[in-house]
Amino acid sequence: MEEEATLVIIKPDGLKKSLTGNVLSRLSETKLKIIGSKVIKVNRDLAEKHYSHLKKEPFYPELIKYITGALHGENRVMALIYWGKGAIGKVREIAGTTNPEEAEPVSVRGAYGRILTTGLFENVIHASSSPSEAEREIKLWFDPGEIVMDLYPSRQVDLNLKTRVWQEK
Ligand code: DAT
Ligand code: MG
Repeated sequence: MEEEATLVIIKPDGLKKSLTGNVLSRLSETKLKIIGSKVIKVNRDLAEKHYSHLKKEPFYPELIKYITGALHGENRVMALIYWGKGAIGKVREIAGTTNPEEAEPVSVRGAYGRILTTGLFENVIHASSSPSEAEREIKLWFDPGEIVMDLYPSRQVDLNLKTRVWQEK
C-alpha cells in the first residue's frame, strides 16, 4: 500500500452536534498520522471550488448552504490531513458511504448522518476519494506552511501584502 495523504472535513453539523471528539476517536483507529489541522469558516468561494464537480447536481445549492454553515447557523468546519499507508481507503471506510441511510451503522455517516427533507445527505464528514482529488483538495484548503511535511512541491515567494498580527498591549 502506498503512503498517501487525504483530506477530512468535519462539516458544520459535526461541530454543531459536538461530534469532533467522536469523529477523531473513530479516525484514530486507522493509526494514520495527522499532519495538518485547523478550524476555519468556509466562505462561498472555497465551497464552490471544493464542490465544483457537482455544480450541475440538483442538490448543489443546498450543498453549498450546508458546507458554508447556512443550514446550521454554524460556519465553522474542522479540516484535517491524514497521512499513511492506504489513508484514502481507510478514512473512507470509517466515514461510510455517501448516503447515511445506506452507510454501515457503525460508520461515522451511518451513526451520525441523516437525510434532510430537501433530500440533501447531511453526512458529518468529507473524505477525499482518490489521490488526485486529495491533492486538489489539500492544496485548496491548506497552504504549504500549515502542513508539517513537504507533501507536494512548493516554492518561496516574496509577497508584499497586508496581513494581521497581534496588537501590542
Ligand atoms: P462523498 O462525500 O461520499 O465523496 P460526493 O463527492 O459524491 O460524495 O458528494 C459530495 C456531497 O454531496 C456528499 O457528501 C453529500 C452530498 N450528496 C452527494 N450525492 C447526493 C445525493 N444524491 N443527494 C443528496 N446529497 C448528495
Ligand atoms: Mg467526494
